[in-house]
Amino acid sequence: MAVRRQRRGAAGPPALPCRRPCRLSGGRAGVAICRAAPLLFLLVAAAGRVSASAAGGPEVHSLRGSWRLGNGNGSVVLRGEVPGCVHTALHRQGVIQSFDITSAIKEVNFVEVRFISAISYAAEQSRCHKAYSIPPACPPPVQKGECHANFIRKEQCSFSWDWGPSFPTQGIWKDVRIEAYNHYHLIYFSLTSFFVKSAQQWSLEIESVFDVVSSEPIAGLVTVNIPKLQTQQTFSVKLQPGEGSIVLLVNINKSSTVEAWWPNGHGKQTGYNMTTTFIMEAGHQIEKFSKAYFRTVELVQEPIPGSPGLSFYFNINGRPIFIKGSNWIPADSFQDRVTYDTLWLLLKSAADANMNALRVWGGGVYEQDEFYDICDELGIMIWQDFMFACALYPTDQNYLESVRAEISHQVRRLKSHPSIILWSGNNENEAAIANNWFSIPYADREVYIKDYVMLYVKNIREIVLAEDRSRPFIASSPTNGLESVKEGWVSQNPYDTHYGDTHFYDYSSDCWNWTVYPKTRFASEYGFQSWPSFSTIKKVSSTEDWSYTSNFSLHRQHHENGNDQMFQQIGHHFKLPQTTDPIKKFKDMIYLTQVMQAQCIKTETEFYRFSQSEIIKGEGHTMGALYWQLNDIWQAPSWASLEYGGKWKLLHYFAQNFFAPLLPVAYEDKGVLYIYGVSDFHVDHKLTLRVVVYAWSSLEPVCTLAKDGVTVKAQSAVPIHKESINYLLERCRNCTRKSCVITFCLVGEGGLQSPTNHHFLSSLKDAVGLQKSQLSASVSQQDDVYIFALQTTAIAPFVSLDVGSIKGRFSDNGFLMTEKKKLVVFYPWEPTSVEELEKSLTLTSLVDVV
Ligand code: BMA
Repeated sequence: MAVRRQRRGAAGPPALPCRRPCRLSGGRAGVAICRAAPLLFLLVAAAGRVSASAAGGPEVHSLRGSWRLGNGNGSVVLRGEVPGCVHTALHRQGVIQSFDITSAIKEVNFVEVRFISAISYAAEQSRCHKAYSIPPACPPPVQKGECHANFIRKEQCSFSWDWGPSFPTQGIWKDVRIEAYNHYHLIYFSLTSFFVKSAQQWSLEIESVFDVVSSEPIAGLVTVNIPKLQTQQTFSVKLQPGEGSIVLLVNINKSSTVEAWWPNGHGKQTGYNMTTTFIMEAGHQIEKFSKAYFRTVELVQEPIPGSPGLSFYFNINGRPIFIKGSNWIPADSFQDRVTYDTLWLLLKSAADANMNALRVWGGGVYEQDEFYDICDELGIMIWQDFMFACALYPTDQNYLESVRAEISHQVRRLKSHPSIILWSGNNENEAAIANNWFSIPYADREVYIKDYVMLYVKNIREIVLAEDRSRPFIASSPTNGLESVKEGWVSQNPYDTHYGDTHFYDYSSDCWNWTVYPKTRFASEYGFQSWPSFSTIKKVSSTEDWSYTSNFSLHRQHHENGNDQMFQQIGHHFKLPQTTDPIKKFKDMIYLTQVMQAQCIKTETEFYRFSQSEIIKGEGHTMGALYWQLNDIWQAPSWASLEYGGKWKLLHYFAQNFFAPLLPVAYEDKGVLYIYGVSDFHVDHKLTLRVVVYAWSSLEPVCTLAKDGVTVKAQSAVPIHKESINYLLERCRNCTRKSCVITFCLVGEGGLQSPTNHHFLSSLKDAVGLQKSQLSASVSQQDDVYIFALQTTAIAPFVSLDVGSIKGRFSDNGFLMTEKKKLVVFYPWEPTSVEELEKSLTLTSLVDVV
C-alpha cells in the first residue's frame, strides 16, 4: 500500500506539525478520527443500507459490509470490509498486483473516515511531549518493530513484540453503526450478582445506561423476570434528560435453589434466562434477553501463619480455587480475521487441557464479546488486564480523557461476564519502574511514579471501582498487591514471593531443577520458547528457509538469543541432532524444542502445584499457575502451547496432564524421592499409589510398588510417598540412575485415575539401554473419531504423533511409551479419512533424533 513513510533511523519518522492531538471520537467505538494529513480514507455508501426499525423503535443504519478503501492521493482505491482493516483488504485483493474496482458501489450518501498513519501519529505525540521523555522510544531491534506504541491507544503489540510481527494496521476493525432515536436509547445493559450473607440470599444488580434526548424526564416501568428462579420484580423508573443510568436491585426468590456458576473442573456453568422489559411513557418498548449468572469472587490477601507477607488467592463462591491456565494474546495480527470459530477452538483447547483460567494480557486487545461468552460457557476464569504493557505512559489531559472513555466503556461492556474475576491495571509497568528497566535517573523517578499513580490509580482504578464493585482490582501484574499499595503503588520489589503474583523467566538454569523456581504466592507468567511444528512453518516458507540460521528463521525469531537459549536448554538433557541432512536436522530441532519446552513447563508447573499447601522457609501457599503463553499470533518460535491455526504443541498435551484435577507429582531433594498427591477435587479420596520402575532396555517393569489407602485431601497437595533414591535403586535390582526411569499414578474407585507421570533419574542424553524402537500405528474410524493403535518394540520416550496440517487433536501425545501397545484417539476438527491420516502420519520418539 502506498502509505509512504520513512524507515526509522537517524532521520526518524516524518515530522508532522505539532498540533492538538487526535481526538478519540465516538468513545465507545474507540475509533480514532484524525482529519489532518489524510493518508488513507474509507468511503461507505450508506444509502440502501438502512435497516427498517421496529415500529416506533430506533432507526438503525448498519455500516457493516463493503466499503471503498483508498489512499490520500487517490492512486489506490479498492473494496474493503467493515469490520475489517487495510491489511486484510489488500490481502483479499491479492495485494497491490492487479485489482478490479469496476464493481465499486456508486451511491449518493457517503461517510468518510480519514486516517493518519498510526506510526506517524504515535511519533508526533511523542515529539510533542516535550517536558520529559516517556520510554521506551522503540522496541529492541530484534523485534523489527515500530516506535512509540505507548503514545497511541491501539493494540500495543501491533508495533511488534517478542513473539509477534509489526503490523500497526488501521481501519474500522469492529462493527460500526448509526443509531437514530427520538426519545431515548439504551447504551449499556449489565448484570452483576452478589450474595448477601446476612439475608443468605442472592441478589442481582442491573444497570442500564440511557441517553435521553427529550427535554423532559421519561417515566416508565421495568419488569425483570427470571422464570426458573420464580423471580419477578417490577420497578417504576424515571429517566432524566442526558446520559445517565438506573440501577435496579433484584432479590432472588429465597425458596428457589440457585445454582452458582463454577470454573471448569469445579462444577457447572449454570446461567438463567432472564427477560427485562422497559415500558416507558414515550418512545418504544425495550425487551432485553440475557443470562443471569451467580458467582462471587474475592481476592484473599491476609496473613499466613508461619510466613511473612500476605496470601494471594481467589475464593470463588467462597471456595479457594487453584488457578490453572495460561496467558492469552491476540489470536491474529488482523483482528477482523478472528472469527467465533477461531476463538472457540482456542478456548475449547484451553478447557480440554484442564485449564480453568486465562489472563488476557495487557499488550493486546480487549477481546470481542464472543470471547467472554465462550469463557462463561466453558468455565474459564479471566484475569483481565487493561491494555498497557511493558512501558511508561503519558498522562496529559487528552490522553487521560481517551483512557477514561476506554476504561468505562470496557468495564460497562464486560462486567456481566461471570468469567471475569479480576481487573488488572497493566502488564509489568510497576516492575518497569521498580527495577528501572528504562534507566531513568534516580532524581527523575518521582515524575514517573506520579504519572503511574495518576493513570492506574487516580483514573483507571477510580473508574473501575465506581463502575463495578463485584470483582477485585489490582494495579499491575506482577504486583505485591496490598503491600504495593502500602508502598505508594510502586513496590521496591514487585516480584517478592511473599506477596501478590510473580512473573519468572530463566532460560539459562537447568529447567529440570525445581530449586531455581520462586516459591511464589501466584505464578502469573513463566515460560520457555519452542518452534511450531513443521507443517505450520511450511505454510509460510520454502525449502531454503528450513534451517535455524536462514533469513526466514531470523526474521521470525523476535526474542534476543531465542534460538541459542533453546539449544542451551536442550543441551542440558538431550543430544543435539548430528545428522547431515539439513531438513531432517531442522525437523529434529523442532521436535526437540517442543520436547524441551513441554518438559520444562511441566517441571515448573508441577512445582507450583505441589507448593500450594505448604510453607517452606516462609514461602509457599502458591495458588496459581498461568504459564506464558497460550496462543500464537503468527507462525514463529514463541512461548505458546497452541500454534497459529490451533494445532497443539507437545506442551499443550503435557498441560492436559500437569493440570489434571488429580495428579501425583515427584521431585527429588537431597537424594530423596518425594511423591505428592495433588487434588482439585472438593472431597478427600482414598487411593492407591502405583509406582512402576522400568529399565530403559525393557518393556517389562523392573519392580512395582502399590501403596493402598493413600489419602489425597481435597483441594491440596500432600506428600504421599518418600523414599531414598539409593534404596529405590537397590530394591529394583540392577537399576542405576542412568538405566532406569520411574513412572507412577493414582488409582481410585469407580474408574478414578490420574494420568501416569514420570520421573527421570538422569539426563536422557546419559540414559543407558535405550533401544531404537520400531514405532507403528494402524488407523481406524469409530463414529466421529479415529483410533490410532500404536505399537512399539522398545521403551520410547516422548512419542510424538503428527498428522501434518490435518486439523484436530490427539487424546494424548509426547508420552513415555512403556507398553507394547497403546490406543490414542484423534478428534478431527474438520472432515478427514483413514487414508488421509495414514498418509500424513509421522511417528517420532527421542531415539529417532540422530
Ligand atoms: C512477559 C510478557 C510479555 C512477553 C513475555 C515473554 O513478561 O508480559 O511481555 O512476551 O514476557 O518475554
